[in-house]
Amino acid sequence: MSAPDRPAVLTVANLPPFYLEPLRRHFTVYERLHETDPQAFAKVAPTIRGITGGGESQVPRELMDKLPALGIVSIMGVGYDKVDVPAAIARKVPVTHTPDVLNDEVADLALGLMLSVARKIPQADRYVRAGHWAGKGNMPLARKMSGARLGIVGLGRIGKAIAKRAEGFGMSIAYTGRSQQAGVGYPYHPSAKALASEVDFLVVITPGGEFTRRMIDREVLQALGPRGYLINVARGTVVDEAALIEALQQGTIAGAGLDVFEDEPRVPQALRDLDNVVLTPHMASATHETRQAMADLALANLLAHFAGEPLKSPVPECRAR
Ligand code: NAP
Ligand code: 8YV
Repeated sequence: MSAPDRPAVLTVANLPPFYLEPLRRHFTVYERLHETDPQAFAKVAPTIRGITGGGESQVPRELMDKLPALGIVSIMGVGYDKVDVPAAIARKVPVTHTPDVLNDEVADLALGLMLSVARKIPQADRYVRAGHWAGKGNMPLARKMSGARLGIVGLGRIGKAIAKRAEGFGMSIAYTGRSQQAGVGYPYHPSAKALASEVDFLVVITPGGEFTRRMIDREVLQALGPRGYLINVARGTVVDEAALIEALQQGTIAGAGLDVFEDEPRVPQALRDLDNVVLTPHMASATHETRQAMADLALANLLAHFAGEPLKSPVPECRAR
């Protein structure tokens, strides 16, 4: 039921209860009504003043066009590559996200994937469960991660948290990005290909979207080489998935650890059939602690907006200059 004194907010993702409950206390919440009941949505659309969703949520221009009273888009996630930010800005609608509160969690999973793929931990688990240890003896030897060379594609908030952890493993660290960062001591390479040719593990942690689309292509994978591992905790769009599958099948690279995919939640059968990959279902930030912190920040942005206070964490394009 709608309460006239509460602003109306449309959700564009399946949000967790610990976010939905406080949302319902403060707002009239229309849960994905544009998808579940377009007719009912059309009736309430003029009253909707906020949109909230997750890092993978679509907020296209066409949706905003239907919401004349829209005042804010609050994303519970740091990535917002499917939000049409220029269209929001054109309507003077700020977009907010949840940076920093998930750095540790995503970095932890990146290191977990590196260890998993190099030391074959999931394969080893399957080996023991299948009774092969007693039947076939020890597994083939794995690859050492400590002391290896790490390349980070996108040395931002999360990239730096990954580097900090890798230092603890005695790894050497190098990075690429659109430009060299002042005050960063790690060697800089001008492209992902140049970086890939110098490292054992290439970790991708850039934003998604059109500027990074298929940045990790066949040439980058060839440069990484048959002893190299690719880890993607960014967005599936950043990697050319067909080229990656081919590289894994042909031994062009040694293996991959993937948390994100081009067409989530669908993962190509060809990837699922390979034994030199470790696959996780876009879960890098998915712990109780971190998702709660993300929900709290997404809610805080909505509350600040409707109280006329400064937003907690607008996306860079929407920050006052
Ligand atoms: P951030 O602090 O903005 O860092 C992004 C980094 O990417 C920056 O160092 C930036 O460096 C680099 N970059 C941006 N555009 C680039 C381009 N075209 N080519 C090369 N490098 C580029 O963001 P963050 O908080 O670390 O988050 C990064 C991304 O991780 C998010 O946008 C999201 O997509 C992803 N993520 C995934 C999960 C998950 O569950 N798997 C969870 C959280 C975040 P320059 O500016 O120097 O180019
Ligand atoms: C989550 C993410 O999958 O923050 C991001 O960009 O991809 C992840 O943390 C998502 O945002 C949860 O809503």
